[in-house]
Amino acid sequence: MNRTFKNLIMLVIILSLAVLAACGGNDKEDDTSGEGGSEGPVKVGVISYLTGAGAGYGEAITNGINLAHEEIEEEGEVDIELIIEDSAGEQEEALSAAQKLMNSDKVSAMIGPTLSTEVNVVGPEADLNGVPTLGTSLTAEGVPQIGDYIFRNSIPETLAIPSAVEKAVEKFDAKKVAIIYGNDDVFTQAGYDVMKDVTEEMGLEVTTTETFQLGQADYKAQLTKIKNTEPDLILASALYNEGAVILDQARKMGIDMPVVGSNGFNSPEIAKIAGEAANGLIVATPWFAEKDDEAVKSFVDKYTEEYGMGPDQFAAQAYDGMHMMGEAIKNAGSDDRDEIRDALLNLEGFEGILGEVSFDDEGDIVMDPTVLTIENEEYIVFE
Ligand code: 1QQ
Repeated sequence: MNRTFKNLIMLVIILSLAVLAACGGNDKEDDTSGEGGSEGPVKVGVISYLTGAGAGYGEAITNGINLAHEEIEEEGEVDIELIIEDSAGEQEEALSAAQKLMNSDKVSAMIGPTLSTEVNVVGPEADLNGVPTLGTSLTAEGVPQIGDYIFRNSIPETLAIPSAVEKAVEKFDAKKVAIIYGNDDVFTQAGYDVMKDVTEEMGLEVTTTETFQLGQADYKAQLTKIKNTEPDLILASALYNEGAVILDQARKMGIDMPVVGSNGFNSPEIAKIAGEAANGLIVATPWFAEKDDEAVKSFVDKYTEEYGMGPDQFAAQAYDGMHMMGEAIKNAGSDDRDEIRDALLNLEGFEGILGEVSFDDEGDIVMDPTVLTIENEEYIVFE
């Protein structure tokens, strides 16, 4: 063989190997991209607010997910591997967590993120990648509308806030309300929009509308204005960290009218931070622990035994959300992202601790919220 011919054969071998390697690469991708046919557990990514000012939300959510996951694995009908990422409540971190889960871990589906602010960046990306994503704590207007792959089992503020305001107005015969809300967060702004609409619909006079920012420490300027306008009720849209401080400072300033809060106030962190100042708060929720229901009782017992404290609404929604995901994966019978998405859509009638799941035309959960108040630093039904 002359040298040229030898070189030619070498070149053919190298090119053939390169082509084989490329095909092999594709096969690998097919096996792990949630496109079906892979061996082993179905990967589900979780994006949760686990560190930072609102970590109490993410802790409850992750506990709820882990508990449901243990039950799913015990039942043994599907095998799911959870990959949990911290978003620290930040848009950029939530997005990079989602990109890691979708592109490196090749998850078949995701649960989360915790905040509406985060889903505003994660949602469009997940939808674009065709990764079914289920939010369990998202309450701003328009979440399922982000795209066909975006779901939530949490009730929107458009459903929760009006029921709390109506009950409070009736009970206290309120005519004038003051509003305070965070204007740098998607959820707190969405809560404000609903509060404004409700006051218009109910013909309530708004004495003043005050704003604040995430992490603000001093609310005296806003609270002084509210105090001077003498409302019958205060409507507040905030996450717990700011919401609890507002309650504390208001009570210290002698502002004693009732406060109706948005979904951010549904955390025991409110009473932990504000103490007695949390008493009298009014808030609507899709779930509460004292519900007379066997499944709810069993969940509360198991959760308390496992984590040494009772579950809140966020834990309950996450627990149901994980079971919904498990059911969808079981029904899909595959790790295929599209098949899991279709199975999530077909979950109508699923019975969880939040009640029976049904969706409206927009993909939002339909359910009657319960209105709670805080008494002795504990949530009880508001009557
Ligand atoms: C949202 C919320 C928060 C209170 C979740 C923790 O409802 O961001 O939509």
